Parts: sequence; structure tokens; C-alpha cells
Amino acid sequence: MNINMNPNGELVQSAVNAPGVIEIPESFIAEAKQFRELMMMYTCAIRETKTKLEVLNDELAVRNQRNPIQMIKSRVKKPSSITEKLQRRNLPVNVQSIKDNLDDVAGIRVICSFVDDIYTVANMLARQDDVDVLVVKDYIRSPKKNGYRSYHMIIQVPIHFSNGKAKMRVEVQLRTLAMDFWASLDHQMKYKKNLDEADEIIEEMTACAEMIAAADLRMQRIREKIDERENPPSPFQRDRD
Ligand code: 0O2
Repeated sequence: MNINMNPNGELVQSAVNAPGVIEIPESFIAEAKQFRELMMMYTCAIRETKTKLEVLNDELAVRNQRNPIQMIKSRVKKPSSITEKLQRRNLPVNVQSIKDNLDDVAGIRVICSFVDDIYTVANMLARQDDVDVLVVKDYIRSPKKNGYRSYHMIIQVPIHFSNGKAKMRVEVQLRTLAMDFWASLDHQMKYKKNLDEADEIIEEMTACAEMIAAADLRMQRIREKIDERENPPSPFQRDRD
């Protein structure tokens, strides 16, 4: 058919010069397959960890009549970010190097209602007997200099595949909605941009982080007061305290 005769008139004929047969080295094909497989494994690790978190949320929601987790976001690190991180650390860029050196290819962000929910959920996850906690960074108790707050855990979870079990690492970041608001704007505006240490923007952002942290604690205290009114401690309890 003459493409110009297309009755819909939507197709426009254009010349496409297909390149000759492209030689792809065997080693590259093998590596590409391994890369795809590894990304699939990280995706499964995210799914497994998310399920654990959802189960905890469901249980706590029934017990306490409210959701400790407001939202769960997840992502597998983009190939370009993986390459950039390995290169920045002068590490080889290959599949083995990703497995050996990167902890955050599988990333989950858990947005909690209140600060104490973060510790409740994190401790419950850490106590599970198939979860190994490799690293904890508590940027809530010890915020970063710029005011960044979040609770980071690198965990390892076993995933059962057809040919056996693999222990996969997942980075879990837990924060409140308020901390997430600050971090997302910080990420958009200036994280990873080399601003002068004395820059007033840094000072402004740090001041905002402090205000947000104060508001988080105030909200938690309000919730505690409401909890107390709804479930006052029994007189016996008070005597014992
Ligand atoms: P992205 O683009 O979010 O993935 P490492 O992650 O191992 O290289 P580091 O920096 O010691 O080393 O890890 P850390 O402190 O646990 O931080 C890891 C992640 O926390 C970052 O991932 C960010 O997601 C987040 N983070 C840390 N500091 C800040 C901050 O000041 N502002 C914001 N908005 N986010 C922060 P990536 O891979 O650096 O970035």
C-alpha cells in the first residue's frame, strides 16, 4: 500500500535509515540480562517489605482505631542514578558491584501520622525474625545539620525464587507527613546543589525544619491528650504509677 493513500491521513511517510546490524558483545548481553533479573529481585523485595508494613498498619489500625501509616511510596533506583552513585564512589559499574555496594536500589518511604508511630512501626518491623537490620540512621533524634529529619533503616529480607532464597537489601525511610513535606521541597529546590554553607537559603530551610519538628511534637501531644480523655487511666493504674 502506498502510505500516502492512507484514508485517515494520519501517517506521514518518512525515510528511516535503519542502521546496519549492530554488534552487541556477548558479555554485554549477559550483563544486561543479569541487570534485568537483579532489578526484578529488588522489585520483589519491595513488594515483600511493603506487605509487611501493610500488615502492621492493618493490625495497629484495628487495635488503636487509627492508621499509624498514612502512605507508602516505593521505587527501584533508576539505572542512571545507580551508575551515577557507583561512579561518584569510584566503584566498578557492573551487576556484581551493584549487589555488593548499593543499599538503596530498593527504596521504601513510609509516611507516618505521628513521630511515635515511626518508632512503633520501625521496631515492629525490626523484630520480625526474617528481617535483618543492617544499618539504622536516626535523623529524627540527631537531625542533619540542614534540618533533615527521617528514620532510615537498611534491612535485609529473604525472598523465595524458583531456584532458592535470596537475601535482598531494602532501604526504608520513615518520616511524618510534615518531615516529608520539608524533605520533598528540599529535594526539589536544593539537595545535591552545591550551595554556599553560609547561604541564607540554608538558614531559612533549617529554620523551617525546626518549626515543622515543633509542630509534629505539638500534634503528638494533642493526640495524647485526646487519647487520655477517651481512655482515662483507671484509678488502680494511677495508684501503681
Ligand atoms: P535520592 O535521590 O533521594 O535517592 P548513601 O545513600 O549510602 O549514599 P548517605 O547520604 O550517608 O549515603 O545516606 P543517608 O544519609 O542515609 O541518605 C540517604 C537518602 O536519604 C538520600 O538518598 C535521600 O533520599 C535522603 N536524604 C538524606 N539527606 C537528605 C537531605 O538533606 N535532604 C533530602 N531531601 N533528602 C535527604 P540519595 O541517594 O542521596 O538521594
